[in-house]
Amino acid sequence: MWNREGLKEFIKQKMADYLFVIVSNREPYVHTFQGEEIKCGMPASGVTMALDPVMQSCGGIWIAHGSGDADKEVVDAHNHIQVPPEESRYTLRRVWLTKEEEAGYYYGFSNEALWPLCHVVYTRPTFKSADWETYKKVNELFSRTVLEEIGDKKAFVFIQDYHFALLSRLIREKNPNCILSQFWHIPWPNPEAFRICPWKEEILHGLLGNDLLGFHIRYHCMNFLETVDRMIEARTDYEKFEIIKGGKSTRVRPFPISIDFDEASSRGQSQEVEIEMRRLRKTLGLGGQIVGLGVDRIDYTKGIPERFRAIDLFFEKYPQYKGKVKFIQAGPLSRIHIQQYKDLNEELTRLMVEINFKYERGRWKPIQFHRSNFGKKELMALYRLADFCVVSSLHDGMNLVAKEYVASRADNTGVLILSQFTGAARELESALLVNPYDVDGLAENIRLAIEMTEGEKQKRMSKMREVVQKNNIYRWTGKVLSELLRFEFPEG
Ligand code: GDG
Repeated sequence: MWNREGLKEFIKQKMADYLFVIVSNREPYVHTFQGEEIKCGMPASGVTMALDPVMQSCGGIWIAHGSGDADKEVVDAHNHIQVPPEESRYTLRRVWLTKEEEAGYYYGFSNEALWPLCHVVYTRPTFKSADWETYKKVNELFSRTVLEEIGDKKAFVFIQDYHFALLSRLIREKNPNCILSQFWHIPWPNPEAFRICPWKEEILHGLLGNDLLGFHIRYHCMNFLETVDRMIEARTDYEKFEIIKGGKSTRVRPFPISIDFDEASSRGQSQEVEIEMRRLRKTLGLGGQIVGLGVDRIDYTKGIPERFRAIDLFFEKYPQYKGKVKFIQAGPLSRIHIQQYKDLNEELTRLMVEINFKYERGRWKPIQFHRSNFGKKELMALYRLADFCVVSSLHDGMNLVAKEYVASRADNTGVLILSQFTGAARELESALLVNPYDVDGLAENIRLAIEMTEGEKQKRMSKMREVVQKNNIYRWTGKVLSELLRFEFPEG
């Protein structure tokens, strides 16, 4: 079984003389002012949640945008800080962006153009040439930072996500000896969807600067190969899942990302989480209730309105559950400067108020919506408290919440309702798989989850736990590195 120690050993044996560099937009640790005090927190982001344990085990440098208002206060003269704060296992290098850069590169091109372009959820992408120019400029800024950190060392640079489509090419031009790999954490759409992007050729050319390009599932790899095949001059090898352009090859492979299962599973059983559960049960008024849970960044891809409508329909069809079932939605706000996210927030408030008004009895309300960013301990306690968890994404590269919920259920209780449009649905076949566009079906699955026998729950949950325990984040990293350096993958 792959675990933290196994990965550490693997890296020591095979990559000892390489500097391990991760680049992402979001930083794994953010420093913010709370009054006069500086607090360090972890953002609600799938990418950083997945990769922080890997970096903690390998060591190295993580380069990311310094976004916290107290970030500058705590770095050294090289913009470095050792993290996690209590243990110093790796170096975080912060990159500073101006407000204009953040607006054009992050809110603009990354999240108003690429995010809706890659998720098939019928939200139209907005392409602005000024945003694209800023996106290019910020990719250049990050490439200079990477090159500065590497110097003349042998390095393996692992780039994360759609914020950096041009980065590998820019690094390679200046340092051809670097080993470069990129993981695209969101879906890659089919060529018909992608071809509307005015800068498609540059994006594809940029991504082919990598030695290895990873997606969560094979289907996204196929979409990428077909997109390249139709849109630029390159040789696409469908047998080897490889693209050759200008004599340089890029391998394209599926690597379904995961979590640190053992850590999550044992933390779920810890005493501090038990205490937190008692506290939450009291403060949230959950005593004697059947508890449903949703945990998502508030994003239009996550199908939260569909989930609320299904809850509405559930109580309409099964009024016997009024006063007995409570749904907790935990959802930190995300990308709030973008209009679609503001609209979504308003829609969710409106829906919640309407549904609660329709069914409330005395102090009981069907939906509780918490928009704050929960700490890891609280989040784990919520997973443990939930009799069922609903992941109803309209389209999602993987979805780690589904895997975290499974990891938290060491006693094999609980039911996962999972959208078939997530990458996770390919692995978690024992979940109740749903189509979130079918609100009736979703409501029916909420009833099924509530009425499922204990035996059936145990059977389904233990199967899912086996899958996530085996395909954990250390195995994922081991697979990426083995593929990249062409080692035979030790199954573990
Ligand atoms: C992208 C892809 C892919 C949520 N609320 C809080 C909180 N979270 C954490 C969860 C989870 C993470 O945020 C969300 O991860 P997801 O995978 O569900 O979603 P995205 O952020 O959209 O991630 C996705 C992922 O990248 C990895 O490749 O799975 O498909 O879209 O870990 O626990 N964390 C804290 N407080 C919260 O309130 N601390």
